[in-house]
Amino acid sequence: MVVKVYGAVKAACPQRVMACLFEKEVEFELVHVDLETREHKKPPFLLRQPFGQVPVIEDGDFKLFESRAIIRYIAAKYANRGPNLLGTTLEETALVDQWLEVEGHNFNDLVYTLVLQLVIFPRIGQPSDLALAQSCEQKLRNVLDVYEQRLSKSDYLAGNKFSLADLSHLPGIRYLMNEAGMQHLIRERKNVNAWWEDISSRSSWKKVTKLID
Ligand SMILES: N[C@@H](CCC(=O)N[C@@H](CS)C(=O)NCC(=O)O)C(=O)O
Repeated sequence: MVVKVYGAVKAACPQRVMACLFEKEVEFELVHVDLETREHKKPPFLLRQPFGQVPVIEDGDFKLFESRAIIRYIAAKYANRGPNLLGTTLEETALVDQWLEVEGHNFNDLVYTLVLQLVIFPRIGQPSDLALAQSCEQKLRNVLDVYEQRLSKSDYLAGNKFSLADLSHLPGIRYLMNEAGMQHLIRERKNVNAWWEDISSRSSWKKVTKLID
């Protein structure tokens, strides 16, 4: 039975899940949830995800929401298929977790606010808070400076192997580069730029971007 992914192809969090499924070559069906008509806030969808957000997966009878929990589940369930995305030793796994947490807590909120203020609000005719966007951009520079340092010591965030920690950044950086006009944040950092070129050229991510474009 194929895994069902409830979400929208243009939304970052379902993209994270699809990238992981493609990495592991797990067959899935994307069940479109119409964010524009606020289908995700209506009772049938709230039964699947009580906070009214995408994605949710159904793997047989098992249901799971929260994109980072989902990618951990997929990477663990299919540990013996495709690349190891979780690390093998206790220490490797802990480092993958550490950088996944950094993505979720230090990186993602800033990107989310920037995209909201610079892309989504103008698109729906709502005023943007440019001071807030500027402050987020500065904070994001500081975060990316930490990444630049880290990536001067290893090819990937958690070490010398691609992992969920890297994969989890793909949707947010795509938004920054392609939609929020913030390519400079990546391009002006040599190691971050090389890392982005590497991780975004993986065939799993190319398959996701093909669905988006
Ligand atoms: N922490 C959640 C966040 C989910 C989330 O923010 N999803 C967005 C799309 S990327 C969404 O559903 N936005 C619509 C809303 O919050 O109303 C996860 O990673 O799954």
